Amino acid sequence: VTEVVTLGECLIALVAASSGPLAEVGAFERHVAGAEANVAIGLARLGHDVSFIGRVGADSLGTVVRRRLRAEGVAVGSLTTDPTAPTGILLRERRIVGPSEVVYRRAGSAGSRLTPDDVAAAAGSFAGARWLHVTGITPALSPTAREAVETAIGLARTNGLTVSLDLNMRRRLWGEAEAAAVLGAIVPRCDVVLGSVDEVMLVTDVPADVDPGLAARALVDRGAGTAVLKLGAAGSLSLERGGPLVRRPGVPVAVAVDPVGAGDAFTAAWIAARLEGRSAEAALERGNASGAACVAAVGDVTGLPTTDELDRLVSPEGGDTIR
Ligand code: KDG
Repeated sequence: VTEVVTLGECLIALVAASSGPLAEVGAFERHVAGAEANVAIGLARLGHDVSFIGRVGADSLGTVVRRRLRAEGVAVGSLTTDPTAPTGILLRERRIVGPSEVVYRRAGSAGSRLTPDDVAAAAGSFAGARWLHVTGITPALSPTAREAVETAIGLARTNGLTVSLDLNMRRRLWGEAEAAAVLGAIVPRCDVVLGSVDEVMLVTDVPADVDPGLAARALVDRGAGTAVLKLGAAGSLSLERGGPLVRRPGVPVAVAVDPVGAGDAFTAAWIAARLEGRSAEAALERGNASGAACVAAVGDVTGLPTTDELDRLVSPEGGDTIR
């Protein structure tokens, strides 16, 4: 049975084989990516049953996506093949300093053609499930993908699932005004909203230099049941409506080889911890450790930890260190 349902576009990421500006990179490694798929794989590695709703093209890249999700143990019964459009691609650089440039080749892709009917056809996965995870990327893909997210939230509400939204603003996909309007309307329908301070600014009126605790409060005032702020290397904090603010420092990473996907790695471990009945503090600690593990490996999903790995990262004493 499905415990967690998610939907979105899983695409092929061609990740620079070396660090530096994209225009200088000649060799790329093939990975799978897509925020919701990253979270799905992260949850599956942590022992949770996840179902992914989406579309891939009838091409080799779609085969790669399907095989990878399946190999990770993500249920792909609701991942359909759309013969009329290609699997989406992104190319990205690897930078240790500053944000990584991304080039998308996904306009009109199979993944962007997701519809409310795709979600309705997966209604069986919602019955008996516990959690729905969506992100701000899917509503940016197309009007039908946006409706698909709405339909999923409706089904989750009817079936009593917890709904989480990672704001995940992607400025290459849509403008701030549109994102603010669409995501702002989704926030009050969610039990959990996750994001960076930057992203919270979009859907609330907090200023750029706001204290992250106040940003979390603004998100709860905007209607989120629980606000989770991802602060990168500084860790994370959460605020549940009517509860105390909880904050945990980041797990230091000696060499951050590829920061992309760290937010999804955090989210996967945070959701897993909540499903496992762990405390707000433990969820942040496990999320932070998972994010750190992701940053230490190339590709969005490569470093996603298993439960054993995460346990060791969270309480490192006791392991043998071989130098
Ligand atoms: O969170 C990581 C994602 O941004 C990456 O996997 C690609 O989904 C993606 C996107 O749209 O940027």
